[in-house]
Amino acid sequence: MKHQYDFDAATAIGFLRQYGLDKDFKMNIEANHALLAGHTFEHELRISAINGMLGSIDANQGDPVLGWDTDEFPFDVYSATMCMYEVLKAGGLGNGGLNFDAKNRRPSNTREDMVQAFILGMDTFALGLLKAAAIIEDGTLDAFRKDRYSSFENGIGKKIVDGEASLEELSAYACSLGNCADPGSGKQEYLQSVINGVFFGE
Ligand SMILES: [Mn+2]
Repeated sequence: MKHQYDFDAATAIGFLRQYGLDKDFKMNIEANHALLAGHTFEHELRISAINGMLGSIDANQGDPVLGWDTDEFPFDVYSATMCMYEVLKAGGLGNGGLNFDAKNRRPSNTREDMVQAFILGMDTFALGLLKAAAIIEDGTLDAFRKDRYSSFENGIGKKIVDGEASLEELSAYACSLGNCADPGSGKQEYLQSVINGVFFGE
């Protein structure tokens, strides 16, 4: 349910590292557990991937308001796309895979319903994979992100990344910019429209 002992991926990774278990175990990220933890599916995938701990995925979805793990068969193509985008960016799942930790809804009580549920789930993630690949092939997002964070590749930005900058140095740098610091636009709505364009055409 919503109040989980292993709250989120970051907490679980910390637990594994604390007890020297991170060489033997990786994360199995579940879409609905991410939601219950107050995160997005893709957030938990990314946290796991950048820590070298992405093992496998429970491919389901939950009810966004219920606060309970309903383990529904996934039909949210947008969410599946964001998931498969993270998987592609992580270079795949290695020895892991996608598992269906999902059940039919109670009114769907026939064998045909069960077959159709698996077809739905597999088709959702297959379409998500195609759309994720299309987003990467479109290139707009990656190009924007590379440019957006280019200041971390040299100067004081690189010193931050290399762990060589102090808070005093950063304070002095910020003050030296006065009121002229221009962070540039994050273009969030534009980028979201780019993703919609990949899904539904320009
Ligand atoms: Mn579950």
